[in-house]
Amino acid sequence: MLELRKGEEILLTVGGIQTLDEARKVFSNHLPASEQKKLATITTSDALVKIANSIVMCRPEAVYVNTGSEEDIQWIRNYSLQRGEERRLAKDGHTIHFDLPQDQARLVNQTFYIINEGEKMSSLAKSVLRRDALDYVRQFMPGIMAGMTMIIGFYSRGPVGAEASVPAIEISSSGYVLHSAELLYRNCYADFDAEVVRAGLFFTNLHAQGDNTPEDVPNARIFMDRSWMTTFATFCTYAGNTLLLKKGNHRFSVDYATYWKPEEQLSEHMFITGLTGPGGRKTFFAGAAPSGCGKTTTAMVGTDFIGDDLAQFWIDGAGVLRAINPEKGIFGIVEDVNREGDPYLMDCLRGDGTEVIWSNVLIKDGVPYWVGNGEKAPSDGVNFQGPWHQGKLDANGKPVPMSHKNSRCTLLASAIANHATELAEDPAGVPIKVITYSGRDADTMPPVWVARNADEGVAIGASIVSKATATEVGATGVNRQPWANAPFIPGALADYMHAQFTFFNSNKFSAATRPIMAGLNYFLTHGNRGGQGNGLLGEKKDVKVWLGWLELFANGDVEGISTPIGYLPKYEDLVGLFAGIAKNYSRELYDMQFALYIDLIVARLDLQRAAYGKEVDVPPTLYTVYERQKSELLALKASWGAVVSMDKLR
Ligand code: SPV
Ligand code: MN
Repeated sequence: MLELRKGEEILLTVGGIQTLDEARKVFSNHLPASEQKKLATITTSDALVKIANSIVMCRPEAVYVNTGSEEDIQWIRNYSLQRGEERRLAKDGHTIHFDLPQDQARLVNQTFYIINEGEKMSSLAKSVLRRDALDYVRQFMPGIMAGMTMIIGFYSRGPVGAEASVPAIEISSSGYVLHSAELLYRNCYADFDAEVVRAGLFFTNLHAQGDNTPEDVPNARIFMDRSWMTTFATFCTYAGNTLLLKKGNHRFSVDYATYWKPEEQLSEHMFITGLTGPGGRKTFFAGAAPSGCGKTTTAMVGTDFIGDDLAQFWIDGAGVLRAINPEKGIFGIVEDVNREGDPYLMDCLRGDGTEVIWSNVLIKDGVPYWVGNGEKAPSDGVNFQGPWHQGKLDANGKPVPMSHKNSRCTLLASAIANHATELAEDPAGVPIKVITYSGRDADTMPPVWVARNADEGVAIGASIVSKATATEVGATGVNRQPWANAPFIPGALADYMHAQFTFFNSNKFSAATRPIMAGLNYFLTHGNRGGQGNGLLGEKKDVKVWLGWLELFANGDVEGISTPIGYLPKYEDLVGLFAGIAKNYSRELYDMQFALYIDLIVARLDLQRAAYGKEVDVPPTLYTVYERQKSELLALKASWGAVVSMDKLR
């Protein structure tokens, strides 16, 4: 069990402010009357003490309190422009922000959980002992905001008042970070104190970019203090490292759900989207995918898009699984975003009327360009590494792409045409019927399959594997990506898995409300499935079909073919769905996509078994599922050979 408020609180230790009275003195000494007045509205004394300690420690030249008013947001936009953190682009409301070339993605090797002596951690995470983190903060953070303004904002991770929403503070010397926070999170300045009382907790985030030079980046740290639910980020600007309202607080939410809300809440790296089915019914999905694997695209395929990155779940009094998006905006990868695959997003990016912060794309004459946009590329411009021209090589002789693979766009989700803004803002959340898990899997699992029961569903999540993507600095190879949430699971994986089994097997669900759990895989290649070459077997737009089939299955309109890995679609049920996207779906393609490649699946099960065998206290149910699936698969192989097509099983 993780203990809260355990060990020295670093901010207090370094700042030295212990009481509300002392905090108030700091405010009257350091803040102009206007900002004192704004802060006077906040009454949560722990929050005020943390803010005062941040001021004392970081020693900013000025402090600005962001109430979320249009005037304050405009002040933040201007501050970011004045400091050169963002530059205006040709289109109204568009700006460009560049992160240093060394800081283009999450700095996984510089990201640590602060732990107390003896605490159990995820085997996939890095940790730092409390006293070492304290040493770092003492060495690098005093005076780190000299000559800069500290901006303080109050946000809600979710609609105010929702069961699983948690309020949080973002403190940063970066205008870009606060500007991003305003687009991505709900400002809850007016509701902050009430929300702290309702939720019983709040998160604190402190970021300082310092001089933001390449020489400083090796000293960059992203620290998450699990016991005090406080993050520290230094010497970097990439939002995944600095706007810790996002993944820093997601990690705390995972802890919170796992250790304090078992069978009550889950906190997942999932999109949320709704699909309109026959008769106009709406079916809501939540789906996990590792970073950079098409999660945003999948989410936007829905008719009622809610969120593209994070989801907070609970089971309501009627036994219905509900979800909210802790965010209200999108920090989306732009590579391969184009008219064909992402029409609504393209309307925002190329049309008028949407505020967009671009990062790390190519700028030419004030216009952003990126790889895979389906447009004619300019021959030169300025991008994340400085001046760029077609054919430019880096110091190692490798081509420099026009835009960084992890270049992004930040905008309000409500700007997207199919965003269901009213539903997304409803504190009641949306009712989730389908949970999906996916990764970049070139050869093993079919495009879609449905678990036969909750245990097998949890095992699908536990067994995601994926090719590395550009969202983490230095990541390569094919990795295990449990629930696509592993980078954000602080505690032991076994604890998290236990919470998953408990949640999805909960008796609070009825047969009618228990969600179905499915696997999705868009990344099979011809060469790996009996054809030729590395080309993908499917297209981006096929996502609509896989979700469409799940929509029908979840509502009992179609049946699946029962296989050892779960229910697979029947060919004839897919043909109609493909017709809906104006595509002819051949039996031959179906066989390539859905035949069971038994040796590959068994090897995958063995790999997972071996890997989890190294963790302590993994729930035995996982192994029971793996063993049952393996023996059923081997029995099939004995009858039909190593590649079993679906016509054998129906
Ligand atoms: C991801 O990489 O999963 C993201 C962006 O959603 S980041 O904020 O870097 O985590
Ligand atoms: Mn993400």
